[in-house]
Amino acid sequence: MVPMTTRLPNSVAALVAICVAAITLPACSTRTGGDPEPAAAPSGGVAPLSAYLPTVENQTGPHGPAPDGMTWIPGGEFSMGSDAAGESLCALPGVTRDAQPIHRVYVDGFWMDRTEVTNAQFEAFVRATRYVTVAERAPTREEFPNAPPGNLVAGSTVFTPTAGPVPLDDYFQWWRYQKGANWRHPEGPATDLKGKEKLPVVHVAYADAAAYAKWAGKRLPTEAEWEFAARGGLTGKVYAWGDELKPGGRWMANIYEGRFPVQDDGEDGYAGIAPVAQFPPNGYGLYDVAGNVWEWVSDWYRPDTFARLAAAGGVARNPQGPEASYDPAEPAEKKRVHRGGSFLCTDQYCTRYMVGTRGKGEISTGSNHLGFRCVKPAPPAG
Ligand SMILES: [Ca+2]
Ligand SMILES: [Ca+2]
Repeated sequence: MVPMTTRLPNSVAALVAICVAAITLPACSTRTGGDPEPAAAPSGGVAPLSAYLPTVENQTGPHGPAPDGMTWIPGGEFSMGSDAAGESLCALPGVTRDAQPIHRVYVDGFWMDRTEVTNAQFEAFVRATRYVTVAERAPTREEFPNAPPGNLVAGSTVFTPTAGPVPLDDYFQWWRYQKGANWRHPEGPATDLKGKEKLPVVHVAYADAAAYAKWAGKRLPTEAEWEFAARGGLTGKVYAWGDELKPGGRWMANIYEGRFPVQDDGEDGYAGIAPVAQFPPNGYGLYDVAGNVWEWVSDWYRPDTFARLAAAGGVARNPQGPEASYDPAEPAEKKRVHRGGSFLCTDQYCTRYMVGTRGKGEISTGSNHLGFRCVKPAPPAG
């Protein structure tokens, strides 16, 4: 297989760097070589949260009214990352190692979209600009000189349940490259957006998300902004709402119940993607920061980003991420960070709906469980 930076099926590389720690990890019972072992978790599966110091919010409020659909995130100082590194977390050892160590970060205040960007919002952008997304363009021979001709077709990556149980270290079992899949046709050419106006837009590459944000007078959040916001003012919680997955028996996010990837039981009310804002918001009024669709953030991905910041000491102020992407598992791929997990995340396979954990994805690769939301800097005081 020729290594290529691509959304094509023969190099699915990052197709699915998505709830899929599996692509950077060997079989569940083994470890990646050379790395220190994560601390053993107590029986509850989650390590003690002792590394977290209190979140200290800025006291200065916003200047001017909230932009439509946005909420004020005060910014301030917080402890970033996840130490939920238990073996029992998702049957994958060390799954949160790239979200360690916990380190201190400061971000300025900003406005943030309350919800993931919806199909209706993205349609308004496309109508105004005639923008064509990456998944709607056929890959060219120049871009992929070694690809078989049959693969040079426009499309995107779609999740397909399997007929029966499969090994969870082979994501080709449940992801397929679907010709004609794009934001207008989420499951392929036979599907459309009718009745899906309030669903988050999907099949957006990084450039598509950035183009929308620019048109809207916004930008994509940094990873630090995203996590500060998702934590909702709380300190060191496992989830955006606290330490229990289902407080009082109530589902708080659209994730995956049942037997992955065979059967999504939809116990949380939704088998598959859900309209935005169907679950309680977090402390800042943000919906679906856990689950539903993954969200692009602007930082390049490196597994050692947090380790580098921690080694630098002090408080990282408005960190923008590393200068370039590097994923040792797929060094040729240019990846940016994804956050929040999706409707495909399950405790059997991936628990990236935990608020401090990270995902990653090749920048030209969208899928039917990856979207985004935007932020807007606060206007100057006065
Ligand atoms: Ca669900
Ligand atoms: Ca989300």
